[in-house]
Amino acid sequence: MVKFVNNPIQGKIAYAQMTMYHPVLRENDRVRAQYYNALYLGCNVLIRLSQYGKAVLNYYSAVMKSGTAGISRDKLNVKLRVVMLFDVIHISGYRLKSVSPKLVKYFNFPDGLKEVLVRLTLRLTPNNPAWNELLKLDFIKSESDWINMFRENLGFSLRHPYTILITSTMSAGKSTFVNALVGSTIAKTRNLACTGRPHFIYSKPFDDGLISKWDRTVKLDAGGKILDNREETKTRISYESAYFSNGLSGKRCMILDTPGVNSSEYQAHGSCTRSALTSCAYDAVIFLVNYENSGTDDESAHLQFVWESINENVPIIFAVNKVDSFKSGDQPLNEKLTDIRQYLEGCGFKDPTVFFLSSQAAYLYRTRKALIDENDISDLEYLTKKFSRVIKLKKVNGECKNCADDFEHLCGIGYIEDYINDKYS
Ligand SMILES: Nc1nc2c(ncn2[C@@H]2O[C@H](COP(=O)(O)OP(=O)(O)OP(=O)(O)O)[C@@H](O)[C@H]2O)c(=O)[nH]1
Ligand SMILES: [Mg+2]
Repeated sequence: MVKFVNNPIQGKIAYAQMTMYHPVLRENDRVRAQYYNALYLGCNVLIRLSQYGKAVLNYYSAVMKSGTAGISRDKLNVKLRVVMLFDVIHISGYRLKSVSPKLVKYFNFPDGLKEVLVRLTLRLTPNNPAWNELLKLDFIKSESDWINMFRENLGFSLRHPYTILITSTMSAGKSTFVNALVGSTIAKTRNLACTGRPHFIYSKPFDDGLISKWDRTVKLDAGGKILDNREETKTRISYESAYFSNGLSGKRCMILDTPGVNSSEYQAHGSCTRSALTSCAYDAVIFLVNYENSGTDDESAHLQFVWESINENVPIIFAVNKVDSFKSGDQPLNEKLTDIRQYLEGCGFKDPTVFFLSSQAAYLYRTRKALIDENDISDLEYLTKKFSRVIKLKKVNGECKNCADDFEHLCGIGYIEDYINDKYS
C-alpha cells in the first residue's frame, strides 16, 4: 500500500535554487572555488546533510566550478561569509533549530553584524525586523535580490502546501491539465494508459529555470529526464517541482497527478489512485470529466467511489475537459451542462461546481514560446480562433470577476484557477 503523506524531505525540492544571482558568480574562478570548498566544509561541520543538501552542493559545484583552491572561510570577505551563512540554511532545507547559535559563531563576523545575524537566525521568519537592519548595510544592499530569494524560499518553508488531487478515468487529460496549470511539460501525456503512479508536483516560489525531481535520489535539474521515465520500473511515487508560471504563481501548492482508474491492463493504477483518495491527504479535488466520452460505467463507478471517499467539506471541481472537440450538431453546451449537473447530482454531489475546459488549448497557449512542432503551432492557431468565435465558454462557465476576454478564460482554465485561488488559504 502506498503511503500518501506530504513528505517533508521530498518537499524540499520545492525550494527554488538561488544560483542565478549568486554573489559569488561575479567573483573570479579562484574565489568561486574557495567559496565552494569553504561552503562544503561548513555544511559538513554545521548540519546533517540530507539527500537534498547533497544535491544542492553538487549543483553548486557545477555552477561555481569548484577547483582545488584553499578551503579556509577566513580568506573570504565578510559579504561572502554572510552569503554562505544563508547558503548553509538553504542547504539544510530551512531547518536550523539545532544549529542556530553555533552557526553565526562559526563565521567569525564582526561584533555589530554578529548581533544582527543572531537575532535573524534565532527567529528565522521572512518578517523578522533584523532583515531591514541587515539590508541597510552597504555591502549587503547590493545583494538584496539574492537575499530576497532566500526570504521567499523561507516563507515557503513555513507554509503548508495546498494539495489538489486530480482524478478521472484513463486518458481524460489529467496530465495535460497538470502541464497547463504548471505552464511547462512536466507530466507525460498520451492517448493510452500513461501515468502509472502518483506524481506529487510542488510549486516553487520563483522561477529558477529548473524542474526538479525526487525518485530515489534528488535531481535538481531533471528537466529532460522527467519524461523519459518508464513509470513501472521506478519507485512507487514520484516527487517533482517547478515554478507555476500562471494563475497559481507564487502560491505554495502541490498537485497530485494520479493514474486513470480503469485500465484493465494495469489494475494497480486504479487501486493506487483509490488509496490516494481514501487517504484524505489533500485540500481539494479536481475530477476531470471527459467531454468526448462522459457517462460511461467506469466513470460513474469512479464518481461513486469519490463521493464515498472524500470529506464533505473538501471542495471538488468537475472540469469537463476536451471541450475543444465540440462540433456543430453537438448538443448545445448549456444543455450539456444541465445534463452533466443532473448526472453528478444523481451520483450524490449536491449543487456541483462544473467548468468546461480545454487543457490542450491551455497547455499549447502557455507553452507557445517554446513550441517547435508545426502541428502544435497550427493547432494553437485553430483553437485560438475556435474559442473566440465558436465555443463561448462564458455562457456555461459564467461571467467572472477578474477576467477580460483573456485566452485563459476563453479556454476555461482561468475559471479553475480563480476557484482554487478563492479556496486557497
Ligand atoms: N482534444 C483534446 N485532447 C486532449 C485534451 N487534454 C488532453 N488531451 C489528449 O488526451 C490524451 C490523454 O491525455 P493525458 O493527459 O495523458 O490523459 P491522462 O488522464 O493523464 O491519462 P492517464 O494518466 O493514462 O489516465 C492525449 O492524447 C492528450 O493530448 C484536450 O483538452 N483536448
Ligand atoms: Mg496521466
